[in-house]
Amino acid sequence: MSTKVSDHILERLRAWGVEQVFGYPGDGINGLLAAWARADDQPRFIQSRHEEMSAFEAVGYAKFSGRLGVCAATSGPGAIHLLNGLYDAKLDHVPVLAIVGQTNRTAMGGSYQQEVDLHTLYKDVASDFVETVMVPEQLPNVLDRAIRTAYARRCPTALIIPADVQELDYSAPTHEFKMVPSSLGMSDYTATPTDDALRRAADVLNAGDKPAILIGQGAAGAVAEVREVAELLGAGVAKALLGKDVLSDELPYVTGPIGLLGSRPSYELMRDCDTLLTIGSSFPYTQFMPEFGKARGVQIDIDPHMVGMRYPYEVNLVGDARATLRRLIPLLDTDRGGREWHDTVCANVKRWHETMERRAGLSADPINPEFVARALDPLLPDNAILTSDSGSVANWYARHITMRPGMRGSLSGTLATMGPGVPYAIGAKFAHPDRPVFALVGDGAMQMNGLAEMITAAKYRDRWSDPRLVVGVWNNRDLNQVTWEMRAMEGSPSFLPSQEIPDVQYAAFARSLGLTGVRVEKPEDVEAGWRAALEADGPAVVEFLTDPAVPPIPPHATWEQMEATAASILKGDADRGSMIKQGLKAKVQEFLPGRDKG
Ligand SMILES: Cc1ncc(C[n+]2csc(CCOP(=O)(O)OP(=O)(O)O)c2C)c(N)n1
Ligand SMILES: [Mg+2]
Repeated sequence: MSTKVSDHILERLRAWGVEQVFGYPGDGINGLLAAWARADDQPRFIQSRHEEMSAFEAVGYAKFSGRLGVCAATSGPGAIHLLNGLYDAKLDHVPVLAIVGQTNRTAMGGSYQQEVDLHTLYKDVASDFVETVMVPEQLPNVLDRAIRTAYARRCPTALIIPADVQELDYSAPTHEFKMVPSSLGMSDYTATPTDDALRRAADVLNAGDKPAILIGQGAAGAVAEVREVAELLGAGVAKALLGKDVLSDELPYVTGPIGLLGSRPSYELMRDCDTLLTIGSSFPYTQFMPEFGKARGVQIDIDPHMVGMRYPYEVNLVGDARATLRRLIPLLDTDRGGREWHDTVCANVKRWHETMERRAGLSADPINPEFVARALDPLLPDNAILTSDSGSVANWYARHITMRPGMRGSLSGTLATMGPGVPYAIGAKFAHPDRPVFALVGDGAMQMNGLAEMITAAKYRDRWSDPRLVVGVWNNRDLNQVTWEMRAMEGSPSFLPSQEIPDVQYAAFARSLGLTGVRVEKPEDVEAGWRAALEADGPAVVEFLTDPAVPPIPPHATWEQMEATAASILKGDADRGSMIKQGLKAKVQEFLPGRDKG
């Protein structure tokens, strides 16, 4: 039997160690699907409900495995559906390969059915590498390059393969002119800055009295080194959302999340520091970083295209976080003076945790959304993987979930798209079938993507040795994050036609799929709800009827505002109804973003 192009592609994916492809069928990839059948489903074809979910699953898989995520879709509509997930990969710097079909070469340019100019469409999202395979001899080179580029640049890449090309007999490139042979694999490598640059960085860091460190996902391989530097300098460490799982929240000097979803101690750390060391983060919100001129800055980033932005750093070190820190550490002064700054940071962190606990403990109608996250926190196993969707739930994920060593967590950090919570969790289950996975999702995101993708979870449940895939839904009947943004920034009342969403029976839907489903309507049942989902023998949906009137307080609200305003809203006074319905401008703006910083 001859080897067709499509057979060769699957063979090459296997050679690269690809174990599964997240995809959805269509006649643009029928040739590939036939090859899959011939290859006994190796790599395994994982079928979603929608191509955007396939892309999110590939992103989730890549984020949690550290390996390439691969997704596949048909030409035209399938390729278009992939886009949002691929942009999520692009913006969060995740290696993902998209393989998409195209109409036959004879029809190209003919306004043919489902013909979309995919090369142009993908030129932005897969700007580092997109190629259309026109003859078999382009392979394996273009596939190898797509994979190498995705890894090297941490980005999505794409291969477009016309349907008729998939069916051609494969013939390898030869030794001749204009042939491009290729080989497998590439070694690991470690980038480090020059000695001179490291010396200058150390001089800046040694000169400061009040150091702050900001870490992102780029610091993930440097946990011990980040700790050592923080402890040497007596620094507080704030974490951008994608770096939430890098360092344990149990360390007394870890101030937790930063930004609008961040913590008061992170806000104060940045406000009051005189030195900033940023490691592996492109956290975009300059207004939450030190005032210009107040702090001297050093940045470490592996990507020379990403250094020097966001803050006027004095030294921009290009290098791998771990290798760079290891060479920086011997240059740091060990005989540093007082611990006053360190003690202040730690005291703020302690106060923050206590404040958060009190806020979560306030009663609401019917359930305080912060309490739902707080109740989950102590139940999380040490090897838990968490995903969060975009929405107010991301605030509760950021603030109430205590990351401990070994735990993992992620969300759509930069695109901040709604909808990846459940598909990321499915991708995580394929990356780590032996670990429990928790998706924290708003009801809007659940209606957008999560519900349908529970069908995928049900379909593949038997593949996962640890049965736990817990989807928690904050059912507040509202697109709450945006409702609060409108109130805070526009001062406008909630616009019900755009903000209110139907009360859907999420748990009942899960049960209709043969999964566990629990609906929690009272605060006293919250913990039991989580426990029931944790004890289920497969994927579970546990929904909580939460109060949309609990505002995501910004980190620059004063300590008093944080407690007092929440209490006054929640105690059910006359203001409450009007605030929820009309969003009384003065009342709400008193403690939401945009007010002067406390
Ligand atoms: C694809 C997409 N559409 C719209 C938005 C804007 N947006 C951000 S959060 C949000 C509301 C999310 O609602 P829900 O999932 O119910 O969570 P909640 O904020 O109510 O907790 C919206 C509409 C977005 N980020 N992504
Ligand atoms: Mg909602």
